[in-house]
Amino acid sequence: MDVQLSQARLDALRNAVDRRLAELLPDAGEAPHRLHAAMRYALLAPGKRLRPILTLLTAASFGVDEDKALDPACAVEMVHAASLILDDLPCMDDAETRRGQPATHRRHGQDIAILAAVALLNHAFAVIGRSPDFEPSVSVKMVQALSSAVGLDGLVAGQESDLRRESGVSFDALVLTNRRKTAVLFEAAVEMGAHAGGAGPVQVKALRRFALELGMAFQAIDDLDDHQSGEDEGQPTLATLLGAEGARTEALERLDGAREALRVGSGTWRTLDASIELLAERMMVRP
Ligand code: GRG
Repeated sequence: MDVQLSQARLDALRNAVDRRLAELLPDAGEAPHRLHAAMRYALLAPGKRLRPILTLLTAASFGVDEDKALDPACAVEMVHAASLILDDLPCMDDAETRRGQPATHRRHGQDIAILAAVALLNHAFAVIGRSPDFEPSVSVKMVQALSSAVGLDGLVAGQESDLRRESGVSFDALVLTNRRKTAVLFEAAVEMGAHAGGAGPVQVKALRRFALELGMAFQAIDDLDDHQSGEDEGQPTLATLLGAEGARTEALERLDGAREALRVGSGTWRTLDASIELLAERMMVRP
């Protein structure tokens, strides 16, 4: 892939992801209709597709065709969409809207929303498992990366600590929560792209560190955004703990950390390096 990565190129990748996501889901006209409609509603709503784009860019940096890496990339987005449905439920964040439309439970009811989240989560692993493009040993590595991002050291654990919303949370505790609720999925996305390209353990480790730093920068930017729009009152976030300037500094330092992690590639990951600035711009834009 060309080092001259541009926003237009990222748009083309996002469009490719959107097209494949639509193909990978059952048609809303097929039974069970309500479930399929809710899955499509949540998954196909306009999102930035940052995580699947990272899978595609990482795979491309190993010379893997975009088409080949699309299914694992879409699997990451399915897990992300499932987490957003669950996060929005009244018993969690109780959100009214998501991606510019009523939250899934508000449009389809809580019962169907929960089922749609479980179905999307499950479908993600089915999509990886049935892809004919990868050796079973590679698919297993991808499944391991994605499932560990969901579980006890991932999204579920991060959400549990986020729900507690204790006052007086330490910086270290907040960093752990942010890693689990946000950065782990970035790490899994990049690791899956690396496995698609046949990366070895040293490369996987460096690329995971790149993704961790990028994910943490993303959360710092998200916290800053919520702070500036007054949506974080009473919540422990980087911006309420460190102030707006502190959260901004944290984001910039994390972006530097992402660049630093790529040095292991001795110049072969220039496209990923070029993506940092462009993705940072996207992170600040709500789709
Ligand atoms: C079982 C998958 C599963 C999850 C259960 C509910 C839960 C545990 C986790 C929720 C974690 C969560 C919602 C973290 C927030 C991450 C975040 C900042 C999301 C926003 O991401 P963007 O801005 O959204 O990339 P778009 O809409 O652009 O995709």
